[in-house]
Amino acid sequence: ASDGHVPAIVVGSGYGAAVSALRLGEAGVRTLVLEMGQAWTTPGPDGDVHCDMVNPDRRSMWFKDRTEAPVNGILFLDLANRPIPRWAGVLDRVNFPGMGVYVGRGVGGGSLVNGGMAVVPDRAYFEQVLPGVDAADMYGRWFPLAQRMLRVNAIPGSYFEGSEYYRYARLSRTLAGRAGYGTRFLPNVYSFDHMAREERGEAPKSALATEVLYGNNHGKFSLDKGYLAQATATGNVTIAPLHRVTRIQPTATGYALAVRRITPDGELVAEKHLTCDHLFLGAGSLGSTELLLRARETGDLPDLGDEVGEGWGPNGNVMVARNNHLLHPTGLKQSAIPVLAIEDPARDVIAEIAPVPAGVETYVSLYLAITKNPNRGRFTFDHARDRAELQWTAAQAQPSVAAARGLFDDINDANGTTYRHDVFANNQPFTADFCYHPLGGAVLGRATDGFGRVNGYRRLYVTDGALVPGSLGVNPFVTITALAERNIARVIAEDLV
Ligand code: FAE
Repeated sequence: ASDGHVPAIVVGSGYGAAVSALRLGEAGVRTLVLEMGQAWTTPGPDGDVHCDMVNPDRRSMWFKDRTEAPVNGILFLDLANRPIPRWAGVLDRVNFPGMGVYVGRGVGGGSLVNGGMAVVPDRAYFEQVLPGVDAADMYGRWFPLAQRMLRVNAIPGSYFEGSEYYRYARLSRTLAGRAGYGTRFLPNVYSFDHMAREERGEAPKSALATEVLYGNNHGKFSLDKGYLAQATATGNVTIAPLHRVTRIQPTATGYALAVRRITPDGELVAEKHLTCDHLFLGAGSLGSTELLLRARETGDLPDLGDEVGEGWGPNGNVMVARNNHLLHPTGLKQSAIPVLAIEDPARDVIAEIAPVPAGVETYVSLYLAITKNPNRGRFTFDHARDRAELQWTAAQAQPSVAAARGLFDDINDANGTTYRHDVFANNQPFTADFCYHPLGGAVLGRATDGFGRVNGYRRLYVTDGALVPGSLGVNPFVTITALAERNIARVIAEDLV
């Protein structure tokens, strides 16, 4: 028996899901969005919806006993992490044997927790990564649309050069320059006008008050404020938070979903069975791949092909920590929103200059390097644990670490500086055992057709980062958004008439 039927269901509410929901709603299709995380709209006792990075509380992480921030500590003191009550917090770290994957949980998905860097990939590399996609169409139409919809803006040069809060980035630029490396500015969906007003004391502080990672209370144009707000405004889209899809089965005309509804404390309040005609998976690289893999491996959707679960990568993510001379403090005040990256075209590395907003002088420079590593992981299904297992090993990350090391050895040599061994777990100055950019698992043109229609089934679509085969060379969400716009336009025109 079904608890309800809707023409379209969208699973998840990140970039691919939000785009799909808006365009379906605009096309007059009644659509239900099922999101396992919370709707982040209600302030806590301190008046804020989200907590900051320095004082994390139960709002920070998804059902953990202790926070799992990427930076472990400074001087081996565990400054960053602390015990927290288990709750439906906004950031999850899904731990596999060889890789911890950070993902956002809530209405808005990764847009709630991410750094907002909104970067269009290098066209030649995009053509290599997704050769089946018409690049002229993407760069002429869909990327510009995504940038407009996401309200991408650039930091004014005068603000960057003058703000105390970007001293840490200017220092890294100077040191990179001495080694012969240039930098580029990265656009963002955080409003730099808001940030400048924060600094002048005219707006409440968010980026300038160590907010990112566990959410921003102000300034960031996340999906809940953009695509998803517009989607519900069509009158055709409903968003159901704290609803997790666990199973997909075919029906005569579409799909039946098993859904578990929980409270923020994790108590199960309802198990629902919903049906739809068209099913759009936007649960992210991990989430969408897991739903498909479970359906194939349990026999619910036996005609799913071998490509489901393949083509996964962490976008070559490596985090690096360097130490600076005592003459070169990075500053007590650090904007949580990164805006500058060091470029190493010879090694195919861009290294984003990341803040360490610890509230104390650390002399640490932190970087998130994005490298082009050809190695790919894959997901298998663990029946006993009823979950997808990521097969990825430290050895597969070695090309990424080697490329990042080459760049930062040069920077250290040119400046007489060293690495920091006290920042990440295991005393390593480089860490490639976690990522922010999980990509792949249901790759476009392999597990799906050229527009995200899943091979072997009708009216079943993948809309999100699972479509991108493991590597993009830059931060992924603008690409995920643009691809979703391209795909849903085709699907609405051809499949929903
Ligand atoms: P995603 O945004 O992950 O959304 C998936 C949603 O589905 C989530 O809300 C899940 O809770 C939900 N979900 C999963 N499983 C289920 C289920 N079974 N039932 C119901 N709901 C489910 O997917 N990218 C950039 O481009 N620039 C950045 O500056 C940047 N910084 C980042 C910083 C951090 C800390 C993190 C974690 C990521 C960052 N990223 C950044 C990556 C970016 O946020 C990510 O690529 C996108 O969010 C992926 O979008 P998807 O639509 O694939």
